Amino acid sequence: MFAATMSRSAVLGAVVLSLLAVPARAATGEGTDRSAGSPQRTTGTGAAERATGAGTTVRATTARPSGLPAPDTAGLGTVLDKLLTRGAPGALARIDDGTKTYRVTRGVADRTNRTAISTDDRFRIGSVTKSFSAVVLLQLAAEKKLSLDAPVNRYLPGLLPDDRITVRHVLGHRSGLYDFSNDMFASSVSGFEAVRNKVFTYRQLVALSLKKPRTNAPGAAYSYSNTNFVVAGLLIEKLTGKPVRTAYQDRIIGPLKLADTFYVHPDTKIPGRYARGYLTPDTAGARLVDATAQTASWAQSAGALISSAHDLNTFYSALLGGKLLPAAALKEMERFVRVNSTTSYGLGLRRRDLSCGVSVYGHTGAVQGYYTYAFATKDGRRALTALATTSNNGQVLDTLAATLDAAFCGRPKSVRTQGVTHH
Ligand code: REX
Repeated sequence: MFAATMSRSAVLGAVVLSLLAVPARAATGEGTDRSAGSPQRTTGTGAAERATGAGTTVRATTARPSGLPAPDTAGLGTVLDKLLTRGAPGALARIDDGTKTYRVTRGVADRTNRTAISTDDRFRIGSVTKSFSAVVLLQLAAEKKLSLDAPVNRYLPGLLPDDRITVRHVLGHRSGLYDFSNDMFASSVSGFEAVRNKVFTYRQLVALSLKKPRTNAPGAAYSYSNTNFVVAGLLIEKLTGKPVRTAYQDRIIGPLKLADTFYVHPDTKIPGRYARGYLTPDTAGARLVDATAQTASWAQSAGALISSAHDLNTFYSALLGGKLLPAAALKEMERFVRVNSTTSYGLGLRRRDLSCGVSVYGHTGAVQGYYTYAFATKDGRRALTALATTSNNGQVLDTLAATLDAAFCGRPKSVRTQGVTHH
């Protein structure tokens, strides 16, 4: 569909044309599928559904369904209930599949005024940002402005202490560059408060990493590190001559009309309607810390984007559907290296292999106050975004993973044949 040599404007032109097949959002209307299971429900002290929180999605008629069994929305509701039991003040899940949208919510967007959480709320997406950064660099590679197998130091002379570290190593977490955030958040609350309002340059963050030995030789092993995507941000700025914000806007947010997606760094506020995020302290029983307002400067191109479930589903549907990258570039992004029995990593893209045999593609995210799962099928036709509004809580993170099975595997057979829900 695309020639590898096409220009940036040609890529964008193709993207705009292909948007005809991308889900559209309208202010009012129908299209929310409630028939397949649990309706949107909220908990909390009498919090009512916000007026615009339900029934607001209209889908483009061209979107084709995935052909997977219907999502287990009742099971999804059970998973979100567990997230609340395990400490998340709020949780949401939104699935888009062809013309159908499924929404499930539990809990509150704000613990103070007990406003119900909505699938329309914006939130901090953490490392899901890494997929956006990788897409920008893969577009630049497709435009022949960057070679994936070139040393990072070719574009940023002297930045890294080893000329063997390539752009591909960085985007696949195989550079061996130490993750500076390990030390920063060794103590979760004091570590966070020390950087909540801080503004770092990319080079300061790289310098923090380089104080520590590297974890492996270039290319020798997968070792997750935010430093890699800080380097990605530096590359984007160097190659485009503009801030990363402009690259996200011009190449992804604008063409896909992602109205809920923002890169506001170093501003600390989430624009418009949002769910507040609450950091879980290391000490059991201590009060949750409202982490909503922060620069996220330690994360930047590794994790500082704000978005919504609608926009993340649109993003991964478009990416996997071949609408953001030429086919050859998407193929590079999807060259996966196994991380463990269920997870592999490509270039800024994770693959999760589910128990039912379906594999899904996307990213997870963790910034203070927010855990995100955003994944879609290989063809992009079904996408799930799930959020829990707390972090530093392993039980919540593990539970959030169960949204994938509910979203992509359908109802478990034993449940379907007996016609009752057991879990
Ligand atoms: C930062 C610490 C975790 C969070 C991190 N976040 O590396 C990046 C990300 C941006 O989203 N990564 C996830 C803090 C894992 C991903 O790629 O899926 N942790 C918290 C602590 C630990 O404070 N003591 O949980 O809020």
